[in-house]
Amino acid sequence: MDMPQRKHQQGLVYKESMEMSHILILGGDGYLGWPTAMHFSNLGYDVTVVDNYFRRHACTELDVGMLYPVPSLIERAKLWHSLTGKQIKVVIGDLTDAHVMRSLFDSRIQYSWAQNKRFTGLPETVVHYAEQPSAPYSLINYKYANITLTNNLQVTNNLIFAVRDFSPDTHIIKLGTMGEYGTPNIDIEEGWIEIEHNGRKDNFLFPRQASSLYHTTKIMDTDLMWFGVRMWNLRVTDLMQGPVYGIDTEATAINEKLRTIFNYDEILGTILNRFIVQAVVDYPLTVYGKGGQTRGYLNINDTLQCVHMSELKPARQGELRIFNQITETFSANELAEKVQKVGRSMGYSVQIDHLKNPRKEAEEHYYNPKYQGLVDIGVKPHYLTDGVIEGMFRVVGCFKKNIRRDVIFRGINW
Ligand code: USQ
Repeated sequence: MDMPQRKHQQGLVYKESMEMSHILILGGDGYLGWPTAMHFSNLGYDVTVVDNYFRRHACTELDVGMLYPVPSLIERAKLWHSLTGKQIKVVIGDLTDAHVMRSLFDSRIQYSWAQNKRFTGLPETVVHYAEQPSAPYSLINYKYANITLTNNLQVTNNLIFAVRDFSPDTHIIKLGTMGEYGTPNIDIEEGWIEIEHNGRKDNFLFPRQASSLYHTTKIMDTDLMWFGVRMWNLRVTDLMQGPVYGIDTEATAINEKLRTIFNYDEILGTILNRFIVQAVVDYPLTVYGKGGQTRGYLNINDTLQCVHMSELKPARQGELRIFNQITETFSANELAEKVQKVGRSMGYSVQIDHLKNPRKEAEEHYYNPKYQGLVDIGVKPHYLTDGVIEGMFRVVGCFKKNIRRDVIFRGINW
């Protein structure tokens, strides 16, 4: 297999060199996928992205719009090449189709595709973002529940079989979610917990209890990965990520057309991104229920860092390594107050509303997750400062005329 060597040191696995490192990004057109692709390409990796435009199709079908138009994945890759001289290879394909997934890991097919071009080798790392990522989408009705279950589980299953059959040394970095744990009344460990029962001890996956069908698929994904690790010695890092906020990454400074897809609607937008858009158009911030719902949050730039550090220091074969990928926790009320404070200092009026919660979730609860593992492997967190919020206001303000008030809240009830 054509892969750089890895070496073991101080309990971690390090790579000998980054030269020719090939990284495959599944779901490379999405909110996180495209910035991840540019980040690795910038660092000199050979990057291939795969996507079936699921999110774009969902935006059209559900009529929810985006903050600004985004060029197709192929156009973005061409633009990236023209601006940086670096190549991001694009495959448009549906990864629920096992043949599409397997073709990405089968060196016979890869060689024949490359023809006279340089064969970049089987992926040393695969980043798996190719999922339906929205809790409300998964609960619109039975049809969207089925799409979520089918898409997310089939893609994950296709991935573990393709890696097992063709490229068992490939490090799988899979995006999990903090929502797998729910909001238990005990401290949340990083993936694993030692349980003592009747005088004996063992290590188990931390108890999971999802509050949407989307989050349930993420639990099932983790179980599929854990199965692959136990049965076939796969190497897997599972990143339990909280809601992400932010727009710009270092690559956006090169050209604004490289900006990631940005949704602010109830279905595909996440809370902080939504609140800023709402504030810009003088729509009262949509805090659900009492607003005591507390989650771990993360700047989009830290997602890139976390994935990069996980790639540099991969899991061992036969290891399911789990990190909680958050940098700080806030309640919905705290986020609304932060947005209100910064928005008002910039001249926006910013009112806060408490809507009847469309979701079934605890609105007041204990929340104490650990999140040390990624810092231990070198991640340097960026926190949610007033300056970060102000920067987001400035970008969103440029697209004020595109913001549709009718998509901000429709009320998808659990
Ligand atoms: N919320 C509001 N008002 C809003 C939107 C959300 O109060 O307008 C509340 C929700 O009720 C929830 C919290 O904010 O308690 C977070 O909601 P969200 O929509 O920002 O995030 P969520 O549905 O949990 O899902 C998002 C991503 C998902 C990722 C997850 C991480 O869409 O892909 O897995 O964040 S986590 O929440 O930790 O599971």
